[in-house]
Amino acid sequence: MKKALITGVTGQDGSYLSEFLLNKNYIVYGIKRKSSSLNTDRIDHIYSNNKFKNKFFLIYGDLTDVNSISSIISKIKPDEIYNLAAQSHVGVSFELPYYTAQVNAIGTLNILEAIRANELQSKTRFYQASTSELFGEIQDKKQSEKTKFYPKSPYATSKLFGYWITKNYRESYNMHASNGILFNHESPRRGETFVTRKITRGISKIILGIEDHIKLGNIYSLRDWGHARDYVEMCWKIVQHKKADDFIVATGKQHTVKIFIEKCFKYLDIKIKWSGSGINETATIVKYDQDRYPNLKKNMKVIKIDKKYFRPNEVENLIGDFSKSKKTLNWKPKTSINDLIKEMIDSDMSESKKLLK
Ligand code: NAP
Ligand code: G4F
Repeated sequence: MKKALITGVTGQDGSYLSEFLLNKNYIVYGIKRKSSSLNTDRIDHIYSNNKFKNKFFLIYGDLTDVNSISSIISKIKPDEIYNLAAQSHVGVSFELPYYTAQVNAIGTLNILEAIRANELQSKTRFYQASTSELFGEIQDKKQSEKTKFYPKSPYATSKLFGYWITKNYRESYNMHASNGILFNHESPRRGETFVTRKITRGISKIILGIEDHIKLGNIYSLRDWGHARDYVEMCWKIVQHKKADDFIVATGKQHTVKIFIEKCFKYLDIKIKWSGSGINETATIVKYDQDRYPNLKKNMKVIKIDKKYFRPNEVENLIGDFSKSKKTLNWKPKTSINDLIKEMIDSDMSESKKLLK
């Protein structure tokens, strides 16, 4: 049985990857960090599943604490390490640049050095969660493995180090160390402050009368959104590939945040109308079924713009070219954006209903 170590196991991708690997009969060790309140919501169902008894283990550790990382790696001697842990919020990285660099850049180096210090470089394969944010100010219409990087945030800059140090250890020490350059991927388990989840959760609360509007920043940026469940399969494929390499993981389709909002309301059969511009732009409810949505009111302003959510530097336009992944690893995304939205809204509707009980 193969042993996998996942950093960031309590995050969105960590939870999907744990399920994926356990279903492939791996023994999975997850590193969770100490927090003052429970941070295992996304993996509690795995931990309590009898099917995975004695196959799923959680260990305290922190990427910024090289001793904890090295001693975990030395004890487990994993066949595969998936480095998913990060301060992953681009907006927050402008407020916490040093911390973001410590976790995302030095944290990645801490793992690579721990592999070497424990002389596991020929046994342990390493996966680094790289990101489309590396492309930032885009240099190609569609971004591929050959597109030049131009990071535009402390987050992206810290991930640039993670990308290059992974490549550097592959070339310097012949390690099986790969980068997945993943474009945005979402799910019902997405953190509540990322834009898609903020929207699906916010709309559910508006429908149930818990809140009356959502405040957003730049609704004109374009993103290539896929489903996290599809993307973790590709992370595993990258690690299984005979040769360590770097791969784009994307859908090849892009939408603005504004279109994402429209699609959410369309799925719910609610008609909205946009008016105003810039900071004064709003979306108003114009048509809906009163019996189905008793808490809604006509002309309710459900989307407002707040300058608080604008970033000092914005990545306006991302769309990935995943042809290398398709050709080399026979991977392609399975979930359409409409199906993703349906899954997220349905899940947030039932989560928000629990708040009313
Ligand atoms: P996420 O939900 O924010 O999860 C991040 C995980 O990292 C959480 O488990 C978090 O623990 C953990 N973590 C944070 N700081 C840590 C530290 N100092 N030591 C140990 N663990 C720490 O992120 P995600 O969406 O699953 O993304 C997974 C990875 O892929 C991240 O590296 C992200 O940057 C990258 N990525 C994500 C996307 C995307 O669209 N989702 C796209 C490209 C790349 P807590 O639960 O305690 O906070
Ligand atoms: O959902 P977001 O915060 O994701 P962002 O910045 O694209 O980063 C995510 O994807 C990256 C991959 O490209 C990952 F590496 C990273 O870890 C993270 O998972 O924002 C998406 C867009 C941005 O243009 C942002 O300015 O939505 C815009 N936006 C508009 N209003 C907002 C909001 N973003 C957030 N989080 N909150 C808002 O109120």
